[in-house]
Amino acid sequence: MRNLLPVALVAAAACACAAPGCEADGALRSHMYEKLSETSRVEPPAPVLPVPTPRQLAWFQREMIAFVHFTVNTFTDREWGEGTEDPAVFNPTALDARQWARACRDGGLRMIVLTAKHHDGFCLWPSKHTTHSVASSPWQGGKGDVVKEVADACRAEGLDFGVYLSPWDRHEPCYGDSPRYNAHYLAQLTELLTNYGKISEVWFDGACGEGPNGKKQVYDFAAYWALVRKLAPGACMFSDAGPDVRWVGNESGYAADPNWSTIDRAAMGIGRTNADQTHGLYGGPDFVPTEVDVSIRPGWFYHAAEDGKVKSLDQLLDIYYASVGMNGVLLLNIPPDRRGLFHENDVARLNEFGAAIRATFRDDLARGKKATATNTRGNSAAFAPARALDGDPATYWAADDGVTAAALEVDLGRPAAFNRALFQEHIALGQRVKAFAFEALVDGQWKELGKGQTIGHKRILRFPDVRAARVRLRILDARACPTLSAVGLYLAPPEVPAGQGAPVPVAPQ
Ligand code: FUL
Repeated sequence: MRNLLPVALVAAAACACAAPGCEADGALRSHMYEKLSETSRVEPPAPVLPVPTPRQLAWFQREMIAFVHFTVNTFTDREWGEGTEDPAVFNPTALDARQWARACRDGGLRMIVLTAKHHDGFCLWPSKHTTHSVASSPWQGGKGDVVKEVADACRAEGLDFGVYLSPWDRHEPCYGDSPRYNAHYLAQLTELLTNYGKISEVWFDGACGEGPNGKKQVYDFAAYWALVRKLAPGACMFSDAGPDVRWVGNESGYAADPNWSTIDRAAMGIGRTNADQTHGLYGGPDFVPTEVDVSIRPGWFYHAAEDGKVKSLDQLLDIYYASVGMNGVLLLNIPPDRRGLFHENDVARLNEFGAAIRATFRDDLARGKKATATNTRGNSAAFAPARALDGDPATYWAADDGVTAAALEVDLGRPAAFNRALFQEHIALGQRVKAFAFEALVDGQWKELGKGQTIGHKRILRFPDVRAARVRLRILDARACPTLSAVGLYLAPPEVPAGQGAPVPVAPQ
């Protein structure tokens, strides 16, 4: 509800980038040249602007992130607190952030973004700038710090850590006195960005209301963002329209086709969503890919009444293919219960989900197989179709400048069964593919198994089991000469549910 809000209430990654300005530019070029067949030196394609930053590439590589909503609402059974809650209600009996982090890791999630403060204003850390926090709660005798526990647990389990600090604060008395509240917000942000080690994402919700003075708060997002860049330069910032990653336009767990990672930020802005929210804007001036936020339960916060409503494995798999498999990153919310634990049902589902994804993508049947293409950049080994099948994300097949339609064919040597196809563009040089079709040679005829508009960081197609020895990806149109860093074929085993295969919303071309 971040942008529709509350009128009613009113009230670096290891960068494999050859783009100019990229830190790894020089390193990558020499690495590629070493692999060349000695004689020819063919230049990589010029980047198609805008290209991702190293921090955006690192964010893409996580693919799945956990969102954790936890505050007084957990104890009052609400979704939005009023700001008048007694901090004494916050009293988890067995809080164990290591249990959260382990469950996330087993589910394949690579970071936790924690609601350090939700709209009710209660702070999960002992902020010096308010008494409305864990310091006023009976939990750990007022000496506890949930932010620290989660940050430490993430580090111990090998996850990254990020924070959600709601600008909308229904408790803070100076909310509505815009300059004072902005200073207060910056002070709280500083605490979070300086006391808890590396912060890899900061999540900004645009919800906005009136303060006790009857005035609507005006947020100074420019100052908030500048502070994050200064104190946490590696952190990706989320809001409706970036600066680094954007809202996908729904909270149901899907991105749509096309899904361009480019938008025109000036035409969007926080609270000003438009048609580009979901589909992005072809040729847009800003690289701001989609983060797909959805809860594993109906609510963002824990409600005992929803213990039987944890999303099914089928639903989670549909969400995976419609987010990670649609050029997005999945932000999956798991709300701790009143004990301060992920509920057993959620843990079990995360386990099944992680196991299903791992079982599906364990063996790439195309890896190292023979590949040919209708066009290869400069006929150079450095950009040969085999580069898309070598498992190395830094290498890629590319076509010659001016070629915007080309096909890459894989010969498996003998027939094999598969039901998933995975494609990745070398997006460090910009997102290019506009239309594609994927086919298998079945009974001597090329049979279409799927088609779409965008590929981007990752596109995955699901289809019923097919047996074939040859497949081809036909790029029908592209913004500039296409690049592919991966073409993969997989067989999800029979025990992995097929999902309901909910059709992905498609915008007219
Ligand atoms: C929304 C908030 O209003 C919800 O409570 C939740 O935090 C969701 C992720 O963002 O805008």
